Amino acid sequence: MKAQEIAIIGLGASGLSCVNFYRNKNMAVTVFDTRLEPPGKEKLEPSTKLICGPLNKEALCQFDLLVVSPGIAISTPAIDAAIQAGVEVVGDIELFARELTTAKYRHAKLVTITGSNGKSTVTSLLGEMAKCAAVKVGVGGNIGIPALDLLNPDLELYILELSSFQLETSESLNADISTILNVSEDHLDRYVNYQAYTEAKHKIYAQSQSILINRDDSLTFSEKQPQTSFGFDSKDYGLVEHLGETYLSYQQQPLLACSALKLSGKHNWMNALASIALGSHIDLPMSAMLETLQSYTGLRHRCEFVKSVNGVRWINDSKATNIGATQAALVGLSETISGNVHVILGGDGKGADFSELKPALAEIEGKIVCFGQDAKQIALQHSQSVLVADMGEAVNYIASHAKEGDLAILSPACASLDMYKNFMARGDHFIELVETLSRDA
Ligand code: UMA
Ligand code: ADP
Repeated sequence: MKAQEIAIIGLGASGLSCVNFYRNKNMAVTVFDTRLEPPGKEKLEPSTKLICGPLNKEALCQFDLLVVSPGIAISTPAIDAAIQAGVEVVGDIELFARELTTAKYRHAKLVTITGSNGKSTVTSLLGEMAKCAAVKVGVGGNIGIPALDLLNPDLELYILELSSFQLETSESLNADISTILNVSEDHLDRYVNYQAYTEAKHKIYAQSQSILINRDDSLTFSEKQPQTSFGFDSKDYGLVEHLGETYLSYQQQPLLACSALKLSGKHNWMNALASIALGSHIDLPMSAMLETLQSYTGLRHRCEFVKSVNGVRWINDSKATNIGATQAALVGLSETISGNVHVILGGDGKGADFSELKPALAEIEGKIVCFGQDAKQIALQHSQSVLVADMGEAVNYIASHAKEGDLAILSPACASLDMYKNFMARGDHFIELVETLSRDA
């Protein structure tokens, strides 16, 4: 029988994990990348064939299987032509899913997490809860470590953050439980419309035995059973008033005072509830989950406290790469301060309709400072917005206007790629500039 001809489309972190996956099985692959110097090239064995430059339809149609990176749309004409010609197209998550059904890995539990915002927080928080309960856990997917790199027969649990791009090319996951945390506009540069993006997210439920929905977001709803839910009211995983305080609760029984959480902002109460709901489903002890919630301070670049300078609290929320994230941060944090909120916005809006940001900006009494590719469009949403050239000007502008008791936040509602390598580089630059301010203070 002729060996299957396999092409990996897109190198990067996930492409490289696919190359290594097949190398461990002694199977040859050909790698394609549209970039002339793709990241990870130096890690390829010299014997691996790498073809750089525009994807060629005739070339791709020669293969039996294309493993496409999440960074490349399967609607790309050459890939679409291959699909029409009957070539099978999958992603790295599908390879992971199929591998998990083999005897070596079948014993492990799987939790899958998607949503427009909060994915990385819930994924890492649940991972910490599992570690606290001494469960051997692998945490990865869109959060950073490619899923295939996690595979290890010793692991008892996998927790995967999945993007809509990864869900598009996977069919065979069989998670114990999955969730869509919320849905708000994102990635409209990759989808024909919002509905197509939402549908991609919903593919997670079809590949799961049980599901967790968000009672406050109808776009996460599904007919699928069994299901449980989280939300701001007191049903299932929710909130109750107890001893004069708001508590996280399950079926109206108080579990933990929200004030005991190290994470700030009301959106993080929902992230905490979602994590408890997922963890309970896979039998993590409640004591370990509540202990973790009292020590977990969150991931970098997500509403991360940087420093107080002259009584102004500076917050780095560079990971707010869509409108929904920025809205949640502005609403969630403004209630925690006495003064005004000043915000830095802008970057690559990925095709978003920024008028959605209007109500949240209308609430702000501080400065709204915009820079980057889509700054002008964002500035149109508030009459008092200011346009600046770069992050340095933005930080200086706010520093010269903010007063004691105010909060200054970088929460851009945009991707960073127009001016930075990634959201981490953007957040680090912001922090660096804020640190300089404090030296002057
Ligand atoms: N690219 C090309 N040509 C190619 C291949 C990629 O130009 O031939 C570009 C794409 O436009 C893309 C960039 O390169 O913007 C990176 O794509 P990639 O496929 O090389 O990415 P990886 O390094 O494999 O990283 C991917 C995820 N990236 C994307 O989905 C864009 C990472 O999520 C993920 O952590 C990693 O796999 C491991 O699973 C990042 C991300 O930004 C953090 N995700 C998006 C998000 O969270 O909003 C979905
Ligand atoms: P994701 O992995 O989905 O991008 P993160 O956990 O990294 O999510 O958080 C990204 C940003 O989204 C945060 O900086 C915060 O502004 C916002 N955010 C976090 N959790 C939520 C939530 N549950 N609902 C709305 N926005 C959120």
